[in-house]
Amino acid sequence: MVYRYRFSRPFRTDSVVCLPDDAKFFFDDVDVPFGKVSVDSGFEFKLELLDDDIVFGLGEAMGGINKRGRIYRSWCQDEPNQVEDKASLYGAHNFILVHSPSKNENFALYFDYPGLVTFDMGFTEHSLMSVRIERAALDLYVIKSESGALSDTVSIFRRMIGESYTPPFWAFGYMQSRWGYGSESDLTDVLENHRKHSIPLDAVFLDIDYMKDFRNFTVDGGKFSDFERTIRKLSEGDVHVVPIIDAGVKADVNEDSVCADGVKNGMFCRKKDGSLFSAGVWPGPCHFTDFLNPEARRWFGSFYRMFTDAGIDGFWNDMNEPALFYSEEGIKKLASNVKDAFSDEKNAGRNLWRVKDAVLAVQNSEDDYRSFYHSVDSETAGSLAESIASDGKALVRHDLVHNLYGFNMTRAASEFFSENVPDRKILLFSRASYIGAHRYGGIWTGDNCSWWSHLELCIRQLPSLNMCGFLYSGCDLGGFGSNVERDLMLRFLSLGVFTPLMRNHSALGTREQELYRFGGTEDFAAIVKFRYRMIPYIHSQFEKCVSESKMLFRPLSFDYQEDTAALEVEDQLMFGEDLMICPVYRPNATGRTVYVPEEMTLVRCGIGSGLDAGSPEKKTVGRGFHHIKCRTDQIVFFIKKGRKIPVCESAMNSAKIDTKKIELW
Ligand code: MIG
Repeated sequence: MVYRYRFSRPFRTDSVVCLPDDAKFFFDDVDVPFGKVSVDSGFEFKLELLDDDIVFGLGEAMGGINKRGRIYRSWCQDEPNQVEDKASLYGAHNFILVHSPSKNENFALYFDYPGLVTFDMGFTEHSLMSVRIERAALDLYVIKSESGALSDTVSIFRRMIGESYTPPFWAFGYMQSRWGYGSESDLTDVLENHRKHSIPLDAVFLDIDYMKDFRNFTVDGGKFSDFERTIRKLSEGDVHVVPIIDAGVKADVNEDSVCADGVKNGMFCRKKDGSLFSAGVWPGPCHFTDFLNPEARRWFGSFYRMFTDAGIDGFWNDMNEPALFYSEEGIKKLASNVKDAFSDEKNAGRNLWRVKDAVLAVQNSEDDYRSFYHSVDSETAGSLAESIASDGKALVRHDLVHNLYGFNMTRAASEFFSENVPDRKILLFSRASYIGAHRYGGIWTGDNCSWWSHLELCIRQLPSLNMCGFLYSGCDLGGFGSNVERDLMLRFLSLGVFTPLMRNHSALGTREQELYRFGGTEDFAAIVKFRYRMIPYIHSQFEKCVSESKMLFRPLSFDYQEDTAALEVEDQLMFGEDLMICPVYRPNATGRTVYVPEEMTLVRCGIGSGLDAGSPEKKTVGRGFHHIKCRTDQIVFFIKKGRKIPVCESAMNSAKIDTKKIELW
């Protein structure tokens, strides 16, 4: 059952596309089931939690699979420092699923509001969840399934928000990326080294360095003598090249044709006084396409043509929270703060802290997000409209709709592809997102670090992302920031075997982490080869989850809802219809403890025995906690009782996979 509670006139986010025929609608009615709503100053939803209640959801977030005990802020945030207590990451996914084991009851809530939403999940008061929104203009959906199965509750929501994006088949292959790759020789080096070490490969990425002065939709001629030829050369070896596109357009009407065209046609966001908004990102001062305006989406999308014409069929969209390094106003304010701090020489030392905070506050500042506007039709704007302009368009201040920006950048690209390149499937994934963006592309989880805790974080993020429709996703394998070591790289890769997006990516200046940089490369190669043996299975399970609105990764409790031990497991996941995975995420470990919720088959693959070739070692294990051995050159997972999975022979890329040679494990 779906109940929609509409408060005032919400902004049309386009995240919900289809409601069941028997959905019930309520208008400005605070009598919401389960919780208490008040709409006095802003909007607040309160819910009493029992001690054993579990709150799932929130998609891309820090914290556990069970979200209790913390405060989360839904606010698309450029966050390269993902330490434990961060309240916001790149995605804003306001879906939660409350499960009361003792009442044997669950229901889900979706707060469809495009600005900041604060979720206090029993932080301030242990037994109270409260959700706060500054403007009481939203749709709150309450969802209950007839069966009471957690998976069914999620499926109802997933059907409401529309079918998830499916990438091309090759995007299930192994992909190599690094911030710094930007030239023809970078690409061919990566390809040759993978060949040399017999590591399968389907794609190589281009980061911002391929651009000329970081300008979108340019290629630096100094780094590519003939861009199209390079792309062709790689594609002859079945390797796809995936360039990055950033959100900002360099503010330079004289030299930058994209900018000049956008200014001429009114495609960029403006400030209240009508002047163009600009803020610094990689190319220096940039303008920002008004992606909420369909015409501006079409305009921005059309520039992808230079790449699709060159034979490119994959893109990643970055910096689309949007990330703003600085604005002129922000710098002026900083300069005056610094001057103040040091004007009193005696206290200058003490004021250093103030200065440090002031410097950090320049980036992604609230003041900047409040200083520009989107122009949309007035029905879309609803009660978030600040004014109606002379052309009949409503102006909406950016911060109020902030979380829709990246979503609509992804949509811009996707709509261009479906209209103009309909015969090719294009890989597309984004950093920022809102629910709805899952129909247009995948997401990666942004700038994690080469930390064991971030490997574990990814395990917890995957099921939460799946609840919100994001099926094509994964983290930067090996970690983006910091320096990875061999053990951690192998364990990241072993988790990556199961994530639809399997990409090794790292930051400029960190230890190089292409798989051939480490000793004993054959261990890495064997894990990647194992992925290729699993691709037909992973791909078919993925497609099934898309068409049936199911989750590819589930917490154990979704399959074993009555099992109280399963309820607390946060480091193992159910995968597809048949598997349970149990990644090792601790340093120097030769195994780990696994909770087995019912009798299952343990499958252990190592070199020659199931990993790169051959058949694995198998053993039936009963319900309970088991210590399972799993060395870094092995992969262990479980098959549910009575099930079999198809495994093929390994291949050097996805195009060479032979789906006729299948073994059943
Ligand atoms: O400010 O393009 O998350 O994957 O390598 C950093 C450079 C900008 C952030 C992305 C990361 C990418 C990096 N970008």
